[in-house]
Amino acid sequence: MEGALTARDRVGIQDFVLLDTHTSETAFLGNLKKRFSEDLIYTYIGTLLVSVNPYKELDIYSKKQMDIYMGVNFFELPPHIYALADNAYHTMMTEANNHFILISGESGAGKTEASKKILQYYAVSCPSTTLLDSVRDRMLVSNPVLEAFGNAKTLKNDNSSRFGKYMDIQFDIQGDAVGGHILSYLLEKSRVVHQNHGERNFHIFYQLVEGGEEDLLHQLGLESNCQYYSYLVQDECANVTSINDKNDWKTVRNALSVIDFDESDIQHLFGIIASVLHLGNVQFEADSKGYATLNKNTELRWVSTLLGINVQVLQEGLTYRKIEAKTDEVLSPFTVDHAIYARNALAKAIYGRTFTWLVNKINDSMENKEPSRKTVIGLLDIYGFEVFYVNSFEQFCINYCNEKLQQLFIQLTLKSEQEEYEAEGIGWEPVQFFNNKIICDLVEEKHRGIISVLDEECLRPGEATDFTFLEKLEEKMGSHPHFITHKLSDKKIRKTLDRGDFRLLHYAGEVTYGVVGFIDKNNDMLYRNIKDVMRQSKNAIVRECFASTESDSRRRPETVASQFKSSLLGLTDILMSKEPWYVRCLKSNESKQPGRFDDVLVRHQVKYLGLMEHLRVRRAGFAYRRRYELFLQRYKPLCPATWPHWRGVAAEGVEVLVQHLGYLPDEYKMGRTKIFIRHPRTLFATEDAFEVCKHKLASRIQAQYKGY
Ligand code: AOV
Ligand code: MG
Repeated sequence: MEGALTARDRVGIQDFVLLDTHTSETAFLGNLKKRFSEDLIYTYIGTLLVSVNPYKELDIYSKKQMDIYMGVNFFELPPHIYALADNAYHTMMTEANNHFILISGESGAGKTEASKKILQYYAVSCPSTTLLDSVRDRMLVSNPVLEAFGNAKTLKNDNSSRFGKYMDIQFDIQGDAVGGHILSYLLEKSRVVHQNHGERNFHIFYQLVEGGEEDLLHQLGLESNCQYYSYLVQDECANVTSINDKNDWKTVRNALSVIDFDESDIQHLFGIIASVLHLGNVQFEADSKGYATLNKNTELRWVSTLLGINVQVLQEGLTYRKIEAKTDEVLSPFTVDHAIYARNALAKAIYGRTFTWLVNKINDSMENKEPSRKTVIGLLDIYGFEVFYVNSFEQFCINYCNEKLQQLFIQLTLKSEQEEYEAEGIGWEPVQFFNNKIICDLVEEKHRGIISVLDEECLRPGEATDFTFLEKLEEKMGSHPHFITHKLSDKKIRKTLDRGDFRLLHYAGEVTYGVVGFIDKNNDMLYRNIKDVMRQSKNAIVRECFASTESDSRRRPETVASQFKSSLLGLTDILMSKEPWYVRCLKSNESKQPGRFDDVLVRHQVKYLGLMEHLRVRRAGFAYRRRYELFLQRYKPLCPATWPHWRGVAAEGVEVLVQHLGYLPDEYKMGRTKIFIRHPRTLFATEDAFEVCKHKLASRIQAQYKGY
């Protein structure tokens, strides 16, 4: 067995906390790079796992590997995502409390892959009774389904998550994975109707069109050619080499039957996907008065058939708006542009609501109805920080979300470390962090943040525009150190900004947002009469999706940004009540190339993720700490007084042991439950002695090792 504590030679250091040279960024990067070149993508900082995207399949995720990591002490084996998963699991079992694993990193860094590996580990490795196998299967197949509907190719990642996902995996008292529950966050539904150059719509559309069986496509009135659909060809990149839509279709289709979808659900679901494609092809023409009419309505007929809505009613819903006067209603006709806007709004609404329905349906199928006590491990996999050439409302929300998670990370790591030193009665010196709270406040502060200003503008229909929003921002945020616009900047910076831009200095870098579309996307309006039309649908899913009481309510619905803000607050509360584990994913290069390690890119991420600070906090004074029992258990053969058994209190045994080993008083401190060791070299010396001793006492030690 390879003792992690000694493995500082062959392949770099497995735990940065034990990096013997001082904690320089260069040494840190050198170690990461050295390991990466050996395909060792994982490294620890204490119990935090750093992962560098290899962009190639590694042979480290087999069942055999899972077995190796099951139940083994964290530091005994080379770092692995399974070790972290296993450690969280065993801690949950011993302490009978709830945990979560926060997976973060920028777009394309490997968060979703990491979360899938963890879920697989639990589903495959935890003890199981055959009865529960179906729940596990459902948990596993929920992934391809949600990815089909919620992921898409972006310029950063061919399989980019366009929604945030938090999944609780529930375990019963025996440690069986018995159920799951997913919370989803803000789907980027604007993608349904528009994609930037080089990007795609959600995978499911291509899967259906490319992979759908002839009969099915016939029933849905679809051509088996993506080029035919205007919602799919805007960017002319329907085919991506890394994606096999035909195969993925089969996977998704099988998965749906595993998650309790009956034939009618499936028909309705694909009826919806197809109707969105047909909607995209519905064209309007101006009549003599300039109002929108439908020139050719084959496509509309398909929408009408698939959604089970009278074609006349549907047509009226797309070309007129109902305005309520005092006593009666007036129909106001749309211009062509307005009709296109209404059509797109409908496509987005149908898709977005269906996605929510899908998440609920998956939750029903993974639900564990046993009333027995359960503990959970939550897995958080959201969209990573992203910067494109053009950034809009969606990136603003995504990057704000990342800002919040970084804030949570800072609070939790600082807090927990401080608490540990306090609880153990050991003095410590705080480490300086860049605290991104200032940016979170800039975005979300009540009455003063960007979201508040945006919401206020959204309350002035007819008067407010994206540009008045920008002016208000300039008035209110003018002097903020993390906010800048064309007007507010000096000559040099001004050249890099358009008049319709604002730039935020995020913790992870600068992002320039174009304001166009902010008001519209934040309002996310769907006219009331089209909602009423949808409620008449004979498609059960659509009916359910639009059946809420919202259209009866006169109250103004919450804006998208405000809803998102509250859901993130809710998420923070969920996470704060659990014990944290961290996976920090790093992107190795921008071109998705196997084995390439771009020093500048990785260094930047190490910086903004605060990994050096995290390391410094972990090492503040003491590089290593371990519970007395565990320390004694491992090293007791090194001292005649503690070998083979120490009969007294563990702390006293440790004291005797380290005296015997010649630790100087300055080298260690005895806390309440743990020994704290200042320098890695002290521990290395002990570990070396242990290795020697292990060989001498091979057989006896091996026997004792079991169960350790
Ligand atoms: P993300 O979740 O962090 O981005 P993904 O997990 O989707 O990123 O990873 C992007 C791609 O990198 C994957 O499709 C794989 O090709 C590759 N990759 C990542 N991790 C591994 C691994 N451990 N082994 C092999 N290949 C890997 V985003 O969802 O865009 O923020 O919104
Ligand atoms: Mg992802």
